[in-house]
Parts: sequence; structure tokens; C-alpha cells
Amino acid sequence: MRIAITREISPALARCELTHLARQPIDLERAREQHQRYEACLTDLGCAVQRLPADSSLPDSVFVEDTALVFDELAILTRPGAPSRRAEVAAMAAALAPHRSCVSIIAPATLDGGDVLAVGRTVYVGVSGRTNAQAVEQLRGLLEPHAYRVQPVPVTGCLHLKSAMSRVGPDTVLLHPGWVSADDFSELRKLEIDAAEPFAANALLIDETVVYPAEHPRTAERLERQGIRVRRVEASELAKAEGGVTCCCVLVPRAGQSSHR
Ligand code: CIR
Repeated sequence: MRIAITREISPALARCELTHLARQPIDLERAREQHQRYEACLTDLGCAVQRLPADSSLPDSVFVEDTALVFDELAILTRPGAPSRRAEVAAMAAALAPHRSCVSIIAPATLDGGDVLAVGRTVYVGVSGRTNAQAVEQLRGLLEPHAYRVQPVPVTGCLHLKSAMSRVGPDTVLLHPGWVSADDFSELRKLEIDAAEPFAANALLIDETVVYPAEHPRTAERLERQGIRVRRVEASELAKAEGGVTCCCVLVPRAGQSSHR
């Protein structure tokens, strides 16, 4: 069975990092309810949810995706671009240790997991405000020996590569054409978000189902018209902290059953 590592929302969420959004009040109770329903959805889709405890000194720690990359062959612990988030990695390192051998990204590289999208043996890495060129080089050193190709992708106008594009099928991505260039993904099938929903490009693919924010109905319908199975979850409160549906879990497939395929 696939494990989905999540983390309970920090009571300090109101002090989260913000890059593109103005700070607005977050209803912590509502955020917790939405997060619990998201976890229940992961369970329904066949994941064994392992929830790490909240930490009141780490406002953004619910966004576990940024702390680790999991491949069949190894796990890579990141060095998040925001200094306030670096201490989040230790709990993820402990959670992953039973499942994979773990290696770490080291200074001067910075890397957020939200900038990494693997499709088969190609690992796209957003070069963003959080992830730098040194991280791309370190990822090459760690992944090329395992026959992955690491391809940097410029990202502008949004936080992470996966704010701008994410997988909605084995080789199909959903993208915001203003934030990444479709030319960088010539080998993939591409679907565009509805222009009225700029934050709609972040979707979480689990097997053949796309876990998707209920707040982007037009894009959801677009996906369904393409025959994609969509499971809507309310994600409005964590969206105010610039988090989406991929950000709130790290999937650990049994080796050989990688979710990148
Ligand atoms: C941050 O700025 O780091 C958090 N407030 C949001 C992180 C969202 N993570 C993600 O998209 N992978």
C-alpha cells in the first residue's frame, strides 16, 4: 500500500510565509476540517495516511511536500528556500527513514519540493524564488546515476513549478500558460486551466483520480470533459497560505509502484 505522509496544521499558521498573496485571516478550525477531509479522501483512494504532529514553532509545516522528494530508489530531503521552513525537514527525515535511504540537499542549494514534478524518468525542476541552479546540479548528481533526466524549467509569477503545472494523467499536465512555457514540455500532453481561475493548475494525481480544489469549478469541468476523474475537496483556507493539494502530502509508493508513471 502507498503511504501518504501529512502533518497536522500548526497553530501558528497565521504567521505563514507569503510571496504573491496579501495576508488575510485564516479560519484555523475550518482549515483543520478541510485538511481532515483531504486526509479522508487520500484514505479513500487507497493511501495509508501517516500524520506527523503539529509544531507551533513551524507555521508552514502542514505543507510537507516542500521537505522531501521520494523516488523508488531513494528519498531526497530538501533545503527549503525560506529559512523559516528549514527545521520542518527533520520530522520528514525520521518518517521516511524506514522506507527509503535518504540523502540531503546541502547549502548553497535551496530546493522546495513544490518545484519538482517527475513524469516517468524525467524530473522537471522549477527554478523559482525558492529553488536555485545549485539545487538543479545537486539533483542531477543524485538522480542521473539512477537513470533520471533532470530538466530545469524557469517559473515566473507564482510560488512553485507545481503552482503553474501538475500531472492529471500518466503523461498529461494541467498548466497555467502565463507562469510556465508549454514549449518546455513538448513531450507531454497539455491541458490549460480556465483563465478565470489562475490558481487552478495544482492538482494531485493518485492512480487515475485527480484530487482537486472545489474552488476551481470551471477547470474541474474542463478536466471532466477530457474524461479525467475528479475528486473535489474544499481547500480554501490553506489556499490563503499559498498552499494547494499537492503541498499537503508526500506520497511514498512501495518501491516499484512509483506514482510518477
Ligand atoms: C510557503 O510560502 O512556503 C507556504 N506558505 C506555502 C507553501 C506551499 N507549498 C507548495 O506549494 N508546495
